Amino acid sequence: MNISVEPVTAPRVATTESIRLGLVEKLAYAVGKDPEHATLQDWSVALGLLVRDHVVDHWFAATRAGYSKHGKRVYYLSMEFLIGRLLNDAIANLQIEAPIIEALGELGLELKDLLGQESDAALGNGGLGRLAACFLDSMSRLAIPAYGYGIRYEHGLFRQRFHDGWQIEEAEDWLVSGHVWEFERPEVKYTIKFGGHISFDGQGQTHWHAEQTVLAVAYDTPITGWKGAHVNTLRLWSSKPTEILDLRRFNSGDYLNAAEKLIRAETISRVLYPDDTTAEGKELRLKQEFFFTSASLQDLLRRFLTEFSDLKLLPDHVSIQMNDTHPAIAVAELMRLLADEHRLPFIEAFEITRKCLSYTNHTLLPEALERWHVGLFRKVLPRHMQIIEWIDYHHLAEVQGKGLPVSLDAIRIIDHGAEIRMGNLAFIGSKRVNGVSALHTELMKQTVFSEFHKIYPDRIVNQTNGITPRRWLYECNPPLRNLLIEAIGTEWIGNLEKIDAATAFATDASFKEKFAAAKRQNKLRLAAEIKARLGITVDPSALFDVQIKRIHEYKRQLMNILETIALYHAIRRTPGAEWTPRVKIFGGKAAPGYHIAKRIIKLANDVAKVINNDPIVGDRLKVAFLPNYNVSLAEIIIPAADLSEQISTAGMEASGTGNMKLALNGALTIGTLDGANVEIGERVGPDNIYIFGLTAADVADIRIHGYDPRPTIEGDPVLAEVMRSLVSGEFSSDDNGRYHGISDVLYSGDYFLVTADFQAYFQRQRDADRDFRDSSRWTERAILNTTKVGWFSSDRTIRGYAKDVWNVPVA
Ligand code: GPQ
Repeated sequence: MNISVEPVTAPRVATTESIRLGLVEKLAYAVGKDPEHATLQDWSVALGLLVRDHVVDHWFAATRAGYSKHGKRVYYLSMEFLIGRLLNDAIANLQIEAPIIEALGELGLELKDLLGQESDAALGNGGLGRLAACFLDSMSRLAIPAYGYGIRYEHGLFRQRFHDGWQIEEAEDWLVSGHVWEFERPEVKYTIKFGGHISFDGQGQTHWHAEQTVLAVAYDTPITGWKGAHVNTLRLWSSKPTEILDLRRFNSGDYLNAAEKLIRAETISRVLYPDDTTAEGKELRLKQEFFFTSASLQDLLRRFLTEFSDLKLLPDHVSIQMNDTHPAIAVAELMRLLADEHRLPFIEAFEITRKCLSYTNHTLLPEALERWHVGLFRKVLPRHMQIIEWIDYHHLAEVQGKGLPVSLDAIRIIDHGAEIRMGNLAFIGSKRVNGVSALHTELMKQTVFSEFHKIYPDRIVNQTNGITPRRWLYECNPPLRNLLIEAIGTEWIGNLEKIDAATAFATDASFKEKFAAAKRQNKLRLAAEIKARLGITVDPSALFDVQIKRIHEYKRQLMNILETIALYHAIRRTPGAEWTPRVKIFGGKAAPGYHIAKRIIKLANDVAKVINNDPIVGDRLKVAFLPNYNVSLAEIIIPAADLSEQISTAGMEASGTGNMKLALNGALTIGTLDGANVEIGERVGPDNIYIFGLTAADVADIRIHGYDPRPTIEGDPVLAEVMRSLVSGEFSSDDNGRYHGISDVLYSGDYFLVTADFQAYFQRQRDADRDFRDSSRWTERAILNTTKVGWFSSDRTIRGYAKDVWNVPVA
């Protein structure tokens, strides 16, 4: 369209007065309330809309710059974006907090009360989804023209509550009270097909006669980079019916069936799968994956074709990152779009595809590597089945031609004609494949992708994960942020490696005192939260020992609970000894179908009940499992932690990112040599981290030779007593048998080697007890954790992707 109105060029300026007037105006004309009748929620929406206007100014500028440069764009395809709240994030990035606080003050309001009204956007399960959110932030920070693509789930990750200590899942409803950050784009929509059959006409044209078609409709959320210098777009797809209503059926009185298509279509983006390690709910899950991948690829091709006409140029202008195998169908879908819809020869389509796509692997756990039964796959995606057969055949022939000594069985996509291995599809279709920590990438080369690595020695690269310092220090920890700014200025916020400048203050008495005071302030805030949510009173001067993450056997919350029991027994035996008061803090959700994980939650709550009510123990030990762990709760817990539990069975945690957030906020890590713990240890030094236990190599060795837990348990009186307490019903007097199953798991094989690492872990915990009593020295070590982990900024990670994977310039 030719429009003669000048676009907004300069972003508006925020003054106390502009904010105050703007707020009242938004409240009236966008929310429809006058100040007298407005609730906190209304004010929060009004503030969100006002801040959004500021964001939009910056957003337009960035989008225009992107088009005018005709450069390369990055597309980050992810089934999950675990974003959390956005209001404070936008305010912080735009640096408009001061006038907002002042304007609200004049209206008799407090910013923190309004921030608390916003729902978390919980469109992810855990680390993988939160990583995607940190990456969006960093891509904006680095002014990379990028789009995040995902699904606009109507219901995000379930809400967790405890009933009698058991996890109960409830549907989550983040959109219900108005989400101000998204813009619906009803005109941006694509048809997505499922099922049916394929026909070929005589002219070399393929036709997909679908059984079901739905529409993918775009919703855009601006992602503000540091100081608003660049704003990218997160585009989430919502599924809608192609036909609104079957009017014929409706008019004949058949109301339910008339709405059937609508329900079937909308089901696709209804709910996030609450399982982050195995792909359940098979058919719907496969449809979700194809739905958002196809919409995203259609969208990016359309955008490319508005600027260029030759599809051979696609790899020069487009880099597509597949976050895990969830979007791996992109390999076949991009080929289908290029070959079937744009009439390119197959071989050419394949070459282009392999230059555009890259794949990030996030786990070596075999049960988490996606596989689809050929029957289901053919039923849902008949054309893609054919394309995958073509790729598999073509690729095998190519490899055979090279005459390399590799196992062809290991590199086939279709395994024994029965299952499609999405990891292999993703690998074959990618320019680069990356792991998420140095150890994980090394293990990838040695295990899951060893055969591929022989054929393509340059394809696997490492990009150790990172976290955004804006959300995970600047926004969530104002006391520490202010202290750092006072000491070393503000450069670290946009360039976290500069935080090392504060290392010089680690032994400075006044800085140490202020650092300790900041930690105490954060602990008081968390203590109040624990009191409010659980009714448990904790001593803020106790050691706050934190394990927050999804509940999974390999993450070994169970080992932490067993250690808690051992400590409890010891305290009861000699209450008069010198104890370091400790608060064990847990947070995390279990997949609804993961029964052992749910029982581990119940055990933690049972143990908490006994210990917290034992007068002999008093303040020496408390246990608090905070329900419904999410991004907002993490923002309260992390700044208050003294000790960070990163105790996975070595070789099983691909990276971890909570480990980085906790260290950055001055917690010392107790952990195994797993994932990014290894690299954290290298940076903070061995005196400032508690490493213990089996290494990944030890674990691999044990797995080969077998492990009998019995002699280990019986040889350790501490552990033996803990095990007896599980079976005697010490923590389950209402049901003595409740933990026999857990005991059996530990006695019979103990796959995750809890008993094998227990003694070393227990000992390191006692070292931490001893060290915490020297509070001055502990503070120094906490400071060094903060100042030495600047490398774990996701800005550094994204620079790595930009250079090694995407080949795009950064700011
Ligand atoms: N991760 Cl495969 C998830 O959160 N969900 C998943 O489905 C898979 C991996 C995590 C992984 O366990 C952590 O070690 C990583 O730090 C994180 O992905 C991001 O890479």
